[in-house]
Amino acid sequence: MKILTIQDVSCVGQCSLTVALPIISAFGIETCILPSAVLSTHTGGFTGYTFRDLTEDLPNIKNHWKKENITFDAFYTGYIGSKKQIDYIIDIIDELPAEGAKLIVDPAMADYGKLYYGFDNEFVAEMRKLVKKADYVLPNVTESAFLLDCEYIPDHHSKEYIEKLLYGLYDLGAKNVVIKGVSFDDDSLGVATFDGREIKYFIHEKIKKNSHGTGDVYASCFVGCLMNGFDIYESAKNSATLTVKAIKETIEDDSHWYGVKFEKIIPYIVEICK
Ligand code: PXL
Repeated sequence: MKILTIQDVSCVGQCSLTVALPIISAFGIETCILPSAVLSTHTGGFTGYTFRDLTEDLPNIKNHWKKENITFDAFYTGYIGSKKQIDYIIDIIDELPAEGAKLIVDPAMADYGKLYYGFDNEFVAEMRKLVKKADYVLPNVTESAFLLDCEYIPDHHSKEYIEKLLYGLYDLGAKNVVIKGVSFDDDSLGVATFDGREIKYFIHEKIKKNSHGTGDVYASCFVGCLMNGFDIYESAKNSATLTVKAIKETIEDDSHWYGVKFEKIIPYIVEICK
């Protein structure tokens, strides 16, 4: 079994491919990569970073893989380098699937009510095209609100609000939905899952520190769990537990503000797969 993950290389910063490749590999899954861009660092807190857009490499890479008869059992998309890449990525998913291949989309483009630097509403519209095709979509509450063009509520969510987002994303075309960052009160945080039949919540303690890259740790663990045969709820729950562990490993170290020490959770991942 092998998967393809498409997201950027942030050379320093512990996010995207530098997180996905080791984590999914630790789950015992061959992880092929397609970098959407190469940045010196991620864009969340560093200034003056470099950005090499690899958009025009995507079709050439796909054509080579096609010639080599390379196919993938799953595709996992994260941070995408440009709007134009979405159509190229759709071509890759349409042309290189193994039988029964799954598409997992993390629409990594926004948090805390705001789009990341460099993204706009036209990008959101393109991202909807990918979400429509997704077997699993893994947005946070901000991304859900942008995708559905509806009100963003930062916390103290009602079940009504979260369920509106779950149904909205399902109606958009995603077959399974996992919303991250659900918070009903000051002390807890969690995820909500919907497989088209049943809504479930996994709520855990809230760690009162904002951390970069936790969405990527979460999504990579989710992909690893799913490909190991866990169902949507178990995958969502295990991934939340692992992400909280990674945050706890980091929280005391103020110099480590740019990411989380996901390396420390690798032994737990290996244990889960036994
Ligand atoms: O973790 C999401 C992410 C991925 N890639 C880049 C980013 C961010 C979040 O800021 O800047 C380049």
